[in-house]
Amino acid sequence: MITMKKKISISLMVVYLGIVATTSVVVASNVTYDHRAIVIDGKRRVLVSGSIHYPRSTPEMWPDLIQKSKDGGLDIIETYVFWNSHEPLRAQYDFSGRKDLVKFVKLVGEAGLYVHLRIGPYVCAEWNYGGFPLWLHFIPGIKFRTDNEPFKDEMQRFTTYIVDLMKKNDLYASQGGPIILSQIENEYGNIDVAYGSAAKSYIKWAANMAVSLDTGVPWVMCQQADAPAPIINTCNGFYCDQFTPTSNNSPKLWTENWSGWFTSFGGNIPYRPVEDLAFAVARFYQRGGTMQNYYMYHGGTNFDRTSGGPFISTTYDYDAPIDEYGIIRQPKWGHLKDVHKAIKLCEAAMVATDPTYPSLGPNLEATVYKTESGLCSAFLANLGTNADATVKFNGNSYQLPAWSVSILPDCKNVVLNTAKINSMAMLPKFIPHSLKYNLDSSGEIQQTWGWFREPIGISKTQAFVKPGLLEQINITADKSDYLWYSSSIIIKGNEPFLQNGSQTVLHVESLGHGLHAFINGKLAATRFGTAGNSKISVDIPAILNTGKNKVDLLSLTVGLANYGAFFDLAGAGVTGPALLRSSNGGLTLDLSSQPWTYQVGLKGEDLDLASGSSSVWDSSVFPKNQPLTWYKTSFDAPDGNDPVGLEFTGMGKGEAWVNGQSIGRYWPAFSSPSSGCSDNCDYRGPYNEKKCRKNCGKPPQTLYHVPRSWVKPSGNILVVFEEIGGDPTKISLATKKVGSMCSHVSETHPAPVDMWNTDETDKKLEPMLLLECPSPDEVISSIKFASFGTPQGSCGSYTHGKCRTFRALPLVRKACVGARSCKIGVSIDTFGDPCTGVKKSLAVEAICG
Ligand SMILES: *[C@@H]1O[C@H](CO)[C@@H](O)[C@H](O)[C@H]1NC(C)=O
Ligand SMILES: *[C@@H]1O[C@H](CO)[C@@H](O)[C@H](O)[C@H]1NC(C)=O
Ligand SMILES: CC(=O)N[C@H]1CO[C@H](CO)[C@@H](O)[C@@H]1O
Repeated sequence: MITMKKKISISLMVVYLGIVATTSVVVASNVTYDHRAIVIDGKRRVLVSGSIHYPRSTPEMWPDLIQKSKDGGLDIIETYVFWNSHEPLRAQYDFSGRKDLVKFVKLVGEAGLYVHLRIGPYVCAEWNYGGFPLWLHFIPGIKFRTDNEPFKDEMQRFTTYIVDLMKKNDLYASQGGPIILSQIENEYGNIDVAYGSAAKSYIKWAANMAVSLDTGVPWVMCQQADAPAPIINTCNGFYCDQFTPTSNNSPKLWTENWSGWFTSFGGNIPYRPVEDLAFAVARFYQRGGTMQNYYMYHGGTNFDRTSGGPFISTTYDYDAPIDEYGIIRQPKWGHLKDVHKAIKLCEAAMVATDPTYPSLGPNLEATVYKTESGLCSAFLANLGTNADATVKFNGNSYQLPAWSVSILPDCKNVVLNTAKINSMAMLPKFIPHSLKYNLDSSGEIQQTWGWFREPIGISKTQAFVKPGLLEQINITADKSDYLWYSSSIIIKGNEPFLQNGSQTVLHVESLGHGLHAFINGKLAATRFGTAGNSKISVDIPAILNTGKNKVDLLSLTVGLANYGAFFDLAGAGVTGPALLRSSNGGLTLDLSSQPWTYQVGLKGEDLDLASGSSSVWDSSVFPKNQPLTWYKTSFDAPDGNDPVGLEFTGMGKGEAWVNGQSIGRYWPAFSSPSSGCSDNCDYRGPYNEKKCRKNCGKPPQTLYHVPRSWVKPSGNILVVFEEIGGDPTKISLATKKVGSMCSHVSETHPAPVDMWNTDETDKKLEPMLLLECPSPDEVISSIKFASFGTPQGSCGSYTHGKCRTFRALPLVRKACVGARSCKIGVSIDTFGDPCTGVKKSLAVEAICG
């Protein structure tokens, strides 16, 4: 790296400022593409996009999420369209509340950002049934996602409906609106071989159908090598630098860059180090890419029963740059923002020409965008996973840490290296609040609970009898997670499997996802599949009486499959066999084909207990740790505006509602495996979703998001349906806010990229440590730690190194305390030199208040 004190040349600066200014122009009219880029109103563009799925947050949260995306340097918000949310019954549409797609698109446009609308209508997305409405399954002769007339008719009808809705509201760029791109189908190329030759004709049909809708903006298909022109095929993955579009006339676009990974119930929590994500992003633009999308930029929450899987958790946080609760995740958000700024400084050169790759050495790669008119931008990459390198480029020498990219907008000065983080880190903090309700104005606190025991076995008149064991989804149509299978066994007392003092067992096999087995009204077994294998096979010890014995099997789903060839036919429930046998083998009674009585859903669902208003609630001393129990209480919301969650430690599994709105399935009783985690995962080397995991041996989710707009100050109703048994008095509230902010910057970091972006004369381009309180109402109230020298550790646990100067703390206090933000030069000019010849850094932890 060359000296940081050199100023970037003024002429170059003017060009860059021109480009930066155009990014805030919203209204596009003419969107096309060529082999380099998406072309908006005649100009090739380098664009950064991020996914926010509108139903995974609330309309009240959208403006803030969109603003934080814009502040993070995004140009485009990308979302899927969720067919099963919008058309729960055929031809009955719903665009209310969280489903208000038009409002979401308009808000993005009003914020000055573009929209990429991925209609699908198959979306995967860890969303129930991949986004397909369940009623599709019952259309005679239908086969999903292949050259099948009934399916194509429905797909075309819904796609047309959405396109017309957008057109009616003037939302396409061709109409002056924000939508510049649309997607048809989704990752079909990953699984199309399973559909044989019909896959080819289906994709041709889908392409023609989409193009015929005449949106005036380009269409893409992701992971679809045979996407027919003019559809652009795009890449999804953890890295897309090696991707080449099928057509020489298409630009290189990345539609899903997985910013992290989703969590499953019973799984540990994946995270993706920002140094690696920044590396992947920089590599993509280095190698000719001109638009990439973070999947997800804000993941959000799977409210209600919208999560797919099976076993996808209710949180869809995704380790994204904006967390589930809408708080920016630092340093991820900030470092990527710096990467975006650095890349935008290269936009003029990048769109003007194709890249060239002068040789740099093994495992090293230089890319230069150089024009005859004198523009020059370069990227220098070290692809090695261990060794840092010093490289010579254009006569200068540069340090390249392993697995990093340096960005040189003028082919000379490094404004950013992906492994060197200037952005501050923030430690989130949960503040516990007890669940309490002020019943009277005297301030006396009363917590009362109502409860209702769900009947075991058949309790509804709509139950019906069929011979044999039937597949569950075909019966419930997913109207409920639950299906009762009830039957009885008459025991004479002389049956062979009762002899010889051996134990009788009831053997049951199920496609999943969970099973509670009751024998003579008593819970005899509870079993669940896992995210990898939802099937259940269980031997349940059975004590049978002479005469009639009741067998009640409550089978349940935990989100329907959303991925893979023919995922719609995966099925669930007790499909058998169900056998009685003696534990010493041999003699068996097969119950599989005898008559079974079926009941879809629970009595409590029929009574609409979720709303809290029914009159069946019992208020006598309530049962704890009992299966199949409904509970109800009232609570006051914590003061302030910080995001709220409900803490479910102490509960088992079930679903919860606040003021009648489902906050999703909860399942703190399902802990993750105890191995496979690495809290300090090395970011160097290729990432995959198994590489960096945390939270081993603990439940992946105990806290469940309750959007602020769903609660009022007092008198909120909480209803919980507990399946396996728990203690609702342990439920509590928490608010989430930023605790400490930290930053650790070394003498060898480039100056903050912001400083390269201004024409301030005589500024010193030296490394700087920047701190800023997230809220404009707060100032830095104290400095918990400050050390210049060789400090170690991470935010919240910094320690001094051997080398330190005692001037650090007073200097940092003086510069920061009382201000919302502060910046401090990280050099011996500021602090003096406590150890000559040693590479020094400054680490600070500060508190806002
Ligand atoms: C749209 O832009 C393309 C490429 O820049 C150009 O060829 C075309 O004439 C433009 N169309 C309109 C209607 O302006
Ligand atoms: C689904 O149920 C219907 C009757 O409602 C039956 O005709 C059909 O065979 C079932 N399909 C499957 C796959 O079980
Ligand atoms: C092929 C593959 O695994 N695709 C997944 C990519 O990640 C998104 C988001 O998690 C999923 O929706 C896709 O199924």
